[in-house]
Amino acid sequence: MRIGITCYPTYGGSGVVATELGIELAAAGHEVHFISYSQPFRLSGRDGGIFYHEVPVSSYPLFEFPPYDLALASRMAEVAEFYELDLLHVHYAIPHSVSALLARQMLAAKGRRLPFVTTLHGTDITLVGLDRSYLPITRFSIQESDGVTSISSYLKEKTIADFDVMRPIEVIPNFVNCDVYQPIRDEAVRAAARCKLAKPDEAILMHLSNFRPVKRVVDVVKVFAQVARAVPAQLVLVGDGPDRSAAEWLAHDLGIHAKIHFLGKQERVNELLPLADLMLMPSELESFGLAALEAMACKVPSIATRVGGVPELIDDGVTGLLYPVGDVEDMASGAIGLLTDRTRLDAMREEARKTARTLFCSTKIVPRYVSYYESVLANAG
Ligand code: GMT
Repeated sequence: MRIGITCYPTYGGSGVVATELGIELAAAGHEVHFISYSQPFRLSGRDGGIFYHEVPVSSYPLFEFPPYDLALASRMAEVAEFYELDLLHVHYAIPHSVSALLARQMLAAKGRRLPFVTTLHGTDITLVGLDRSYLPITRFSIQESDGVTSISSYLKEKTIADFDVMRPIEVIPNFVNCDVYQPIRDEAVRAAARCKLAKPDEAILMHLSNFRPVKRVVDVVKVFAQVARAVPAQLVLVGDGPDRSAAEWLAHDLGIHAKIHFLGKQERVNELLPLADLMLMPSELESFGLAALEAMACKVPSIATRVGGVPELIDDGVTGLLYPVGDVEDMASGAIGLLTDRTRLDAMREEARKTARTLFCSTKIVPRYVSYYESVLANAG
């Protein structure tokens, strides 16, 4: 198949899923064309069967807001025509789904068919899409898509409830490549890599996100402060974003900054995650929680919040521990309990990897997208 993929190319879960999907589809022999305003950040260097088309957005003194959605629609239609795409797959409804709808109409006027699939990821439904200025157009573009998928059952139900969407929505959970994301099996190699971040007797706690308020990075620091009082530990924060400075201030105020590593945005998180003992994901909301899945594949269980689609990923007490949002005390004692009970932690580490492999491995999930594309192509007019 020739598939066009549009996503936000910046640091965020939907862009990561779209990019990894494109890489997996290309590896399976499909031709994949990314269409976006810049190259998705995880795409560099892995390009067999993958093409990238930049969307130029011209400015003009009259435009206070250059219309990216129109430029995107034009480019989608061009790329679809020039490269004979079979379908478009857009990730994050706003505005990608609306642009795809326009591109489909532009090609229909030329007698060409361009069905499109919209994948709902999270804040396109739970936050931004609910804004009155976006809700009617978001609902319309979801309703008009040739196929709609959602990354968790939670998000599907939320879309039906809040957007009154009548059309079927297929749940296809997020996935991880279990060969790229895997534990370091040689203990000596793992110990040598951990040396750069912690002393041999220290635990490593990790957090990976775009540091938006919804991630509650300040809670990460608060939880760590309590853990570090009870067990020797270091905290590694991967990513960057609006709440980084608040987290840095708190680390200094609490006098624990020497034990916290702010690594900023990292491309090869698969090399960092296996170094951790625990992942901290105290988010206000997660429709899925991709960072926790990537950690699980590396044998790292999470201390997380019981929100959104997280319970569909993490089995509380088996592959991680779940708590109410903001319950810093209990998250810290849960982490301390695991770090001081190696047998329990090791059992959880095994279960985490097993769940990632059996339920969320790319080898299991990506074929579901391919079958879904086939059904959309069979049904689209
Ligand atoms: O929160 C983010 O990291 C960004 C956001 C996005 O759409 O880029 O992430 C959402 O999609 C991810 C991939 O499907 C999910 O793993 C996240 O749970 C979801 N974020 C929220 O629901 C807040």
